[in-house]
Amino acid sequence: MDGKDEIKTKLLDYVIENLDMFRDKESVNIFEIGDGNVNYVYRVNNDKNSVIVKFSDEYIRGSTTRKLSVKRSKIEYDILKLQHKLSNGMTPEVYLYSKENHIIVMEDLTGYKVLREAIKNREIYSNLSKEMAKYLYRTLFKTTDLAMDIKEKKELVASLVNYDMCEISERLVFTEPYMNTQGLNSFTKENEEFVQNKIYNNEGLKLNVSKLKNKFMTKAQSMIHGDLHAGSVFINKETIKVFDPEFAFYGPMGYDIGNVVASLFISYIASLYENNKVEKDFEKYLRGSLCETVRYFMKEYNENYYRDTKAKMFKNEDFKKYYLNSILFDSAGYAGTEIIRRTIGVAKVWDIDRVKANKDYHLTERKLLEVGMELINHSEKFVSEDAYKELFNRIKS
Ligand code: SR1
Ligand code: MG
Repeated sequence: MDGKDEIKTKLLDYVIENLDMFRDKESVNIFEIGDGNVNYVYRVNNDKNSVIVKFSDEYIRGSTTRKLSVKRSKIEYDILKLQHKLSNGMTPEVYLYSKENHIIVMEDLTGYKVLREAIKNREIYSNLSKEMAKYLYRTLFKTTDLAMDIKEKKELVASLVNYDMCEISERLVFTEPYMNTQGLNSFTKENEEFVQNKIYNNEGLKLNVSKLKNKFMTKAQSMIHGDLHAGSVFINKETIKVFDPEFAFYGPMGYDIGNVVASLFISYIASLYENNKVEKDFEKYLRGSLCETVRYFMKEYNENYYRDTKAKMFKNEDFKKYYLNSILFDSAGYAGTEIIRRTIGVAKVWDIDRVKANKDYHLTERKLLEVGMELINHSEKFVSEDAYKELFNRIKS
């Protein structure tokens, strides 16, 4: 679709026609709230009601040539509904979906804040790790072969093939940061030699990333969100709501956990280096939230494994340990690939954009890359929160 005005008119007409709460056209407002790279997100409201409307165009946002399958909209709708049920309301409630127009209308989360905004404002939410761990366990473990009927699981895997969006992640997360075939990577002059030697020409690192990429492409373990950074989470003092699952598909659950870990590591390192490596309350909170997310996820897993595992063959203590360790290895590896791609790849994040004009930014950039590499190359160490604590101690020293 060409212009934003055209999109707005179409969305407004759709909402007014289909939702009783907006019958009186004159009093309805629409304004854009999304800043994502792919779709268009608006808030539609009147003096009594408010909803969020998401539109997925046939073209990637801002482009008139780069096509993107609109199947992503159907997948997003299906996943939001399923996750809402599985997580007991930790995603927005969906009110309407138009298959013809690729529009999803959902609950407006008044009173919630996007986690990225909360981090920007240095606001502390002590419930973050516990709620995040619940969301991760409920949506990820409960969609595995261990917890689902095998026929239903395989049908779900098939229905969630999200080719176009997976292609973006496979390229931007696992290939471009290491090969730079599109020439879109960017980093400071001070780190040019480092990136050349330690990333582009580091065959050991690239082998480990190839293994992670292959696993991302083939391990249909759980229904994953696929882009779980701080911009995909709403939070208030009680709970979180996770949204924007347009990159979702059946993949390794460590990818989602690793994205949460990476998002917190990036915010922590950016903030710590801005304070000349002096850890204040806010950095302590970020560090604590990361370690506790791992701890609480393990707790959820250990407490609920036998209740949620259906197949007798898997109701076995040694298998339970093996399966958890493999989730934790994957999580560390994917945290590493996410940190590296957000640092030097084409799709950076706000925390990095915010500090990259600082005089000593190259030190932050270097630390992010080192931490990313450590997580990838030594992922087998990260089987408890203690390994993360030890890494934090090294970052601070
Ligand atoms: C073209 S999309 C670039 C990135 O933005 C999204 O949030 C995903 O992380 C994707 O990799
Ligand atoms: Mg998004």
